[in-house]
Amino acid sequence: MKIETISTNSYADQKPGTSGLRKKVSVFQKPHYLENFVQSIFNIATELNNGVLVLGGDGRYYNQTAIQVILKIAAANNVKHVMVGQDGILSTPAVSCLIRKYQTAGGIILSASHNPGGPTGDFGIKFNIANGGPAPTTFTDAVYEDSKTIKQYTIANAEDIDLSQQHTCHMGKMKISVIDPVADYADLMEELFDFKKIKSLFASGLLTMCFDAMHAVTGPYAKEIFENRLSANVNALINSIPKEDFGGGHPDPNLAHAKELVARLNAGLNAPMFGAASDGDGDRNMIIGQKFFVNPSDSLAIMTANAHLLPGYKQGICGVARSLPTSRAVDKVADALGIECYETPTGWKYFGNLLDDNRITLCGEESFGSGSNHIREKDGIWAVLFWLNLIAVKQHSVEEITRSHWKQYGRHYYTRHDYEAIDSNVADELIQNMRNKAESLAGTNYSDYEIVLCDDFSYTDPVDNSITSQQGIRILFKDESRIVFRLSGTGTEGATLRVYIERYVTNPEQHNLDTQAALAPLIQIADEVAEIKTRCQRETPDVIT
Ligand code: G16
Repeated sequence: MKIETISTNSYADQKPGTSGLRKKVSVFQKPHYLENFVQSIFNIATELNNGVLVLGGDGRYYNQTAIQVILKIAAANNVKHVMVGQDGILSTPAVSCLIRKYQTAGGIILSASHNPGGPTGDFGIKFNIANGGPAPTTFTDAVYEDSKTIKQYTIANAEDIDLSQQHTCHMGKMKISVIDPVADYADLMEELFDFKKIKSLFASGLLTMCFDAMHAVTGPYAKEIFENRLSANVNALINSIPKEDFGGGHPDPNLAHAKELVARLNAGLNAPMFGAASDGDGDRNMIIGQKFFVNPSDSLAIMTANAHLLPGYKQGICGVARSLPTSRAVDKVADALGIECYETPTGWKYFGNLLDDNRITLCGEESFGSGSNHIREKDGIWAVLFWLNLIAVKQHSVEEITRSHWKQYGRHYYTRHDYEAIDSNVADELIQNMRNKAESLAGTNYSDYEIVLCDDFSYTDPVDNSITSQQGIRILFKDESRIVFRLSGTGTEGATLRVYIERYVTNPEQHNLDTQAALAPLIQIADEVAEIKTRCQRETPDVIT
C-alpha cells in the first residue's frame, strides 16, 4: 500500500466550538478541508500512533465519505486498529462506551448533533480522548493552531472499505473491524437498569411508550433495547430508520421539532403514557408525559433525588454537576442530600475531570443533555431508560413524579430564548456592554426585582485548576431568580444569543402557571438590561424552549 504526502493550503476557520468543528457540508467539501483537520487531529493526538481508534457517526450526509477518508489518513498515520460502526453508524454515547470498554486511545465522531443534515445541512467532526469524553480545550486549541499552518497531510492510496457488513480486514498494516454499533452499548444499559422490572410493566400493559428517533442515529439502538430486550408495546418507535437528511427534519428533541411525538402524547385516551426523543447523534433527550413536558433541568434534579432507587446507582451518588445556564433545581436536591453541586461552563467536556476524579455521579445541562459516570458523554437512551426504570419502581406517571418533586423541593420555572443568526459584531457588542456594566448593576432594582450580583462567569476546574473565563453573563436576584446571557458555540451561521431565565417558587399553589407567563417580568428585565430588541433588531426570539 502506497502512502502519499499531499501538499495543502491551510484554512483559517477550523476552530472547534462547544462540541467539535461544525460547518456546512459544502465547507467540509472544499478541497482538502476535511483532510487538513483530520491530519491536525493526528498531529496533536500522538497517542493514536500505534494506537486503537473508534470511528463512526450519526449517519448524516457525508458520513460515509468522511469515514473512508479518515480510514486512509489513519492508515498513513500509523494507527494500529480502527473499530468502525457498521454502515458508519455509532452514536456519541456508543463511541464513549466503546473507548472505555476496549481502552482505546480515542475516537472520532462525525456529527453536527441536532443541526439539520443533507447536502445543504451541517456536518461536524469531534475527537474524544481515552477517558471516552470530548477532548478538552487544551487539545482543541492545539488542533486549531496546527490547522492554521498545516502544509501537508499523508493518506493511504487504498480501496474503500465495505462498511455494509460486520467483518475484519486490513488496510496495509492497519486492522479494521467493522463492528455491531449497538451490542456493547445495549449490554451496558442492561447492567445499569432493571430491565426485568421494566419489561414486566410493559407486559402488564400498565406502561406504554413512544420513542421518536427523529430519523437519526438512535433508531437501531432503540429497536434493540426497547423492542428486542424490553418488549415494549407495538408502535413504541417512530422515525426509527436513520436517514442522511433526517427525513428533512430537524433532529432536535424539543417541543418544537418533535411534533409527531408530542401529537401522540396529546392524543387523549389512546396516548402512550411515556414519550421521549433523542437527537442526531443520540446524546440528547426529551422526556414527556401525557400533555406534560419535563424541563431538562428538572429532569436532572429528579434523577438526582431518585438515583438510589435504580440498580446502577443504588450506592447513592457522590456529587452532581450542571452547566451555568442550567436551572438550579438540582442545587436544591444536592443541598438536601448533603452532596456537592458543581457549576461548570457550557460543554460536556467540563464534566470529564469531575467524573474521572469521582467527585460527581450525575451531570446535566439545560440543552436536553444528562448523563452519569457510566460513560463520558451525555446519553439520550440512558436518560429514557432512567425514567422508564423510575416509573417502574414508583408506579407513577411522568407528571405525578414531577409534581411531587416540585412539592418537595419547589419549582424552578425556566425558559431559554434564542436569537439566531444575528450579526456576530452586534452579538459581541451586546455581551461586551453587559460585561462593562456588570459590576454597577449589583444593588439596583428592576420593578420588584433586586439584583444582588452580576458578573461574567469564570470557572476554575477543581481537579487541574485550569481557568475558563468569560463563559456567560449571569444576573442573580434577591428572590433566587436568575438571568444568564451567552453566545452559542454550536451554530454555523452568524451568532446565536441565548438568554436563560429562571424563577424559584416554593408555594405548590403556584406550580401550575404557564411558564412564559410566570417568567414574563424577568423576560422584560432581560430585554431592558441587555437592550436585546434594539441591538438585535428583533421583536421576538426565534426559538423558545
Ligand atoms: C453541545 C454540547 C453541550 C452544549 C450544547 C449547546 O451539545 O455538547 O454541552 O450544552 O452543545 O451549546 P451551545 O449553547 O454553545 O450551542 P450537542 O448535543 O450539540 O453536542
